Amino acid sequence: MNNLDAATLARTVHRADYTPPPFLVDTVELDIVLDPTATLVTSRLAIRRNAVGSLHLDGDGPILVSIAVDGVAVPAEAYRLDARGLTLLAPPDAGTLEIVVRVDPTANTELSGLYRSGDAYFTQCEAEGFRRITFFPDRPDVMSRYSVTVTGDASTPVLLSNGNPVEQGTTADGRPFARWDDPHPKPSYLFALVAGELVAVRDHFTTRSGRDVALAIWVRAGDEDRCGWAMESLKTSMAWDERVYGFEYDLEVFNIAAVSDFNMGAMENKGLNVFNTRYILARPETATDGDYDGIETVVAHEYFHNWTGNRITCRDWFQLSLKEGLTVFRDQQFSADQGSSAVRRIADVRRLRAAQFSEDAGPMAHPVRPDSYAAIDNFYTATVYQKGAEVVRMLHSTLGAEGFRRGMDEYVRRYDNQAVTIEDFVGALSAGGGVDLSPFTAWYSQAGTPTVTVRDAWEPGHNGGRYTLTLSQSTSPTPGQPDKQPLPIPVRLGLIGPDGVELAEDTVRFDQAEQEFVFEGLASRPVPSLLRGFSAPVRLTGLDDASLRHLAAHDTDPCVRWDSLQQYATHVLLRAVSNGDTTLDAGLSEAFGAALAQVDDDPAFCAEAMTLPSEGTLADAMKLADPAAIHAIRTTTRRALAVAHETTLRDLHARLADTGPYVFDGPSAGRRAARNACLSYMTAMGDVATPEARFAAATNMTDTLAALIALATLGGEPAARALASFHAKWRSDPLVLDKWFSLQATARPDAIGTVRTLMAHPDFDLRNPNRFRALVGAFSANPSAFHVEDGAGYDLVANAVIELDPVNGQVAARTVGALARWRRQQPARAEKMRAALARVGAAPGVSRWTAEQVSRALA
Ligand code: B3K
Ligand code: ZN
Repeated sequence: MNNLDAATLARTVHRADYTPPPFLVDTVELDIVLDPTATLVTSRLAIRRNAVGSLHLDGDGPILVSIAVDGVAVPAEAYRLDARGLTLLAPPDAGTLEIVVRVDPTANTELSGLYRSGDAYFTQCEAEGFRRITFFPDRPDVMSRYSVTVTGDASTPVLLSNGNPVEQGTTADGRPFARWDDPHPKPSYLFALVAGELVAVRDHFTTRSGRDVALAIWVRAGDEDRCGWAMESLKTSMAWDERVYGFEYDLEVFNIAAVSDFNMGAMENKGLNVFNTRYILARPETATDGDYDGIETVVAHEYFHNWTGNRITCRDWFQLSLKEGLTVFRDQQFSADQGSSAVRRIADVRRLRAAQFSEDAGPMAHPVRPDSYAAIDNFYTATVYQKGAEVVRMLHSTLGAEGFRRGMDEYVRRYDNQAVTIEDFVGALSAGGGVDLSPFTAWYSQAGTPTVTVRDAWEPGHNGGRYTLTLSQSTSPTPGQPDKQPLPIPVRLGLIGPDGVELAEDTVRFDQAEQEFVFEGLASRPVPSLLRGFSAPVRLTGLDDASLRHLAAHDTDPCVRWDSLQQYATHVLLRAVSNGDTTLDAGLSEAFGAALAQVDDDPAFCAEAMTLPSEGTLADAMKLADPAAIHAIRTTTRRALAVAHETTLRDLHARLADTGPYVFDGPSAGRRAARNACLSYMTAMGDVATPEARFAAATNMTDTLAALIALATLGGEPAARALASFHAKWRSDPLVLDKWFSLQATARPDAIGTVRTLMAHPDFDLRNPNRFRALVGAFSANPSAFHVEDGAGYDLVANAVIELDPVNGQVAARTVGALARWRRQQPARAEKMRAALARVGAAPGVSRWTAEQVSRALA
């Protein structure tokens, strides 16, 4: 075993080893005196024995100043202090623990625990950040009532924490202070503190029982005019959760603070959500439709955690999907209710396939509920979130909307204010919904994406006509799980006649390795429309091209219509990769034309249907990926489609032009998406004039960016001019500048030179996670550039990870995933990828986050 594996294994935590907390903490009083390099944290913990075991307080970095039990100092020989924290050797069964520590927020570049962004202070405690603030049993099944006093200085007039504000004023020595009380018991990972010179955009919400909640979004001065959409989204979410789930907000205030240095999207701290600025700030000139959409979703997601996550939390981190899968499902439901639900679902499915199916097919595959981890932060994955949401969706479809609601009511009735498991959740849903859902728990424990293969047979003249559909399922082995069981798969299906008319509709439960479904009395042989609404997270195969085209043209289910066209296009493109014949496929051209013809019915759907499968999707469908060939054939096909449909594309492009000021709603965003898809096809034909004119005339960021991407794809002088003017205009706007970095990293297969130059650009800052992801993350998601033959793309990413790792191990480790699927590349490239990974793993002092990811990727 190498050092990497040994170090990772030494820290590995196993789900089977769970034991209840030896001590509970009923109340926590925190007194925090802020200082840039020496913040003093005093905690008073009311502890009480709960089970056998020692009193261990996790700690990761705080300097112990003093410790006392019931007012008496604890002598050094009565506790043990090591790299993992502090253990009291002879604790009382109940008492008050008073601990004073010092922490240095300025030195905290990991952005976990208490850190600084500019001159302000922020915290991030999920999953294990609270132990970087003070010694504490930092595990989600220890739930306490917190009261917090924060004392700042002239640079921190605003002092926020969880719960309700109790008092604020000035100390005897002239420092501002504030006291906060959170009446709801919560685990330490939901603690938050924000302090700085921030301004509030305020509103309020009246709950359905008539309580008034003061809402505030805290940002830097100058950003107040970019908070409107986030505030709208918050109020819509609050009303939606009351209407659909009966969940009412439970504090007097709801605060959101936005920060530009943040490891992920946002955090659901009780009463004080902390958000990455990118999921708050938006004005039409600075944010795209995609950004608006992201803001709505993430604001809703974090708000929904108030019940699914905060009121009822996870017993241990293996249960993470208990809150994340459920809350993603809820935010998807919410988003679907805000606009065209079909297009939302298509976008969800596209994301699931791109991120989760590929994770499930590689060395990082793990169950929705993992069995072990070395660093839990590495398990905030597409599998836990997106696949977890798909599992909840199957539970929902099995119970029906009303049954699911009864199940959720039962879940709250049983477990409010508790830390529970996935079995508890499924048990409550079963009881409340009146259906035994226990077979579905296999979806939580078995990794890998099942492949469902379809065969069918037709016997005319037998009782009318008899149609037999045979479905079989199998799942490939994943790390640690060589043998797979059949899973319960709800299949929503329709049967489509030769004339395009639907002959039957049904939902069947498919839970054997192979199963037959018989339909009698049919007039003619149907084509099966399977997994309507994408009713289960599986891969479907076995339909021939003629059936796929038939479904793409006639199915009433938009998901199947879209997906059949995607699958058909995948077949066409992969055939072209293997036989080198680049003649435009007549069927594809016809389907493309049919999609264009439907633009007025649903422009957003049209934009989806116009988009060929991504390079990643195509690579995923090959035994061994060939990124350069995929890029070439996709580009050629796009050009050929553009040439074949030039007149229509140009007409639509003209006709879909915006008529009034920017509004963000489904129909308007759909029109912009369709129009910009037309623009991108026109550019594929080499048209420079149109994107140049659009770039010059655009009045919102959606259109500006679409034109700029079109130009950047073409390259040359026009691109250079546009990129320079964009930079000059937006250089002091970090979120917009992130777009400038990203698009250059993704526009072209020869991006590597540009990315190297950009890494030395004065505006590039490795320490800012948004900027790092905008450049390095984006580059690693540009397959033809990242997988360039000589391995230079791998080296670039490996070097960036090695440089970032000592600064911010969590973000560095996330980037390792890009190198993980080396076995899917042709041998020469695979070897270079593997070597790059090994080099990351061998870097001196590699962090535990990165070490775990590298050792999983190499296994
Ligand atoms: N719960 C947080 C994610 C925390 C990630 C910690 N490494 C955001 C969310 O899912 O809502
Ligand atoms: Zn979440």
